[in-house]
Amino acid sequence: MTSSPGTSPPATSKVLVDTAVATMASGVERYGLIEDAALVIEAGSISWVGPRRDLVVPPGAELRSLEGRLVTPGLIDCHTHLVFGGERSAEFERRLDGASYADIAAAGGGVRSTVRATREASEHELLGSARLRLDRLHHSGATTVEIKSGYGLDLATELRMLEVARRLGAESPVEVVTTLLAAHVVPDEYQDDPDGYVALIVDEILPAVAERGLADAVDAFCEHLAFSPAQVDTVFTAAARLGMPVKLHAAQLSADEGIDVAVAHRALSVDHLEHATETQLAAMAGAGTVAVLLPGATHTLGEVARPPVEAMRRHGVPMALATDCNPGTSPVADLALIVNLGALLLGLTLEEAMAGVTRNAAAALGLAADRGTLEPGKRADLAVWDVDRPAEIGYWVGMDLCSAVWVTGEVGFDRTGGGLP
Ligand code: DI6
Ligand code: FE
Repeated sequence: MTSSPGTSPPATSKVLVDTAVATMASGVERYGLIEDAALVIEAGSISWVGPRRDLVVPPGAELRSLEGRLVTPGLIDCHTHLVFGGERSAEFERRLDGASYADIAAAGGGVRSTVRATREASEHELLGSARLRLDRLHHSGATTVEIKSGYGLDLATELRMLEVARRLGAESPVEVVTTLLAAHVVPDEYQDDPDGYVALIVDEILPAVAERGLADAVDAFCEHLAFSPAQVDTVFTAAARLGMPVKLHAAQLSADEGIDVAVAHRALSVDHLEHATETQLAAMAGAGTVAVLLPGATHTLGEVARPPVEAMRRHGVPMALATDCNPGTSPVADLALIVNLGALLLGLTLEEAMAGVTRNAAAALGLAADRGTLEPGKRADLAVWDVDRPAEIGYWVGMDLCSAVWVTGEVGFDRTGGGLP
């Protein structure tokens, strides 16, 4: 575009037509579906979305036909551990032979074996392997991805993991949100002194991470094979002093008071929740804490316990879904597959599952104000699908039906063959 000297060119709007739009707006039925829709993007945000017949084309706008494809909000993966060294397929084989996840963890395997591999990996190696997984997620429709640390468990390696996550965010079209998970498990060198490790987190790791601005939130794993509710409370209290929001892995393998601690700290989310009680769910609803459900872990571990989805509905706890992408319990980097597993394994409706990877995932990251639905004022984070109906996203398996993605109005990738504006 040309402009006369001294004036800046008017920002060009992009108008998408010949499309169905699933806005996923709250309180709207059937995915907020608008069958013959138009969507206007200006300066990286959605300025208008509605039925095409009501569209007023802004002057100078660039019109683009989506040839009948469906547009949804860009998907949001609100819980991943996708930066790590090595892989654990040998452990997977042992579990297929009958060993349990807890047996393997007790024998020094599990998370601690990935910690050893991650400490040995260079920044370059960590970046290279994580890039493949982030790229895969992006091609399954993701525009925002949370990445946790937690395979370093010492100051240097926790910092390295978070630096790698920040670098991935800087180089990828995907927006990366980072979480410090130093309280993942007790590392080998502190096996006899778990409280000493909690002190290291509080006195050294957390302040160093906060000072460098490397984490957007703080997480912990509350479980008999990880940290107690009292230890989680200590970590969360330190996070609060630094002004950092918290979230928690809890009630995955057994019930305890972890959820109560999370609610007392007004956690953004509690994740897993297979063994959550009615009282705890009521408290989560009261605190506005999102339930993040991780069906990839249910699937990979062959767990029989299911999160109490019916009780969550009754109490009005918003449900998000995420990949939990990690080498031990969920080697998954595909959000469309998670929609499928959320429906088939956990009993969500496909509409709930889609809300789980859009609107409610945004809430789980504290980002609901600017993303997660397609509404005026929100970021133009969009996923374009080669389907006619939103239900197809969770229906087809492994079909790779996401054909384009925009992040803040810019093309992340485009394989529609049309050259998106
Ligand atoms: N919960 C999980 O699902 C992962 N970590 C956690 O706290 C599992 C991580 C692993 O096995 O490597
Ligand atoms: Fe996890």
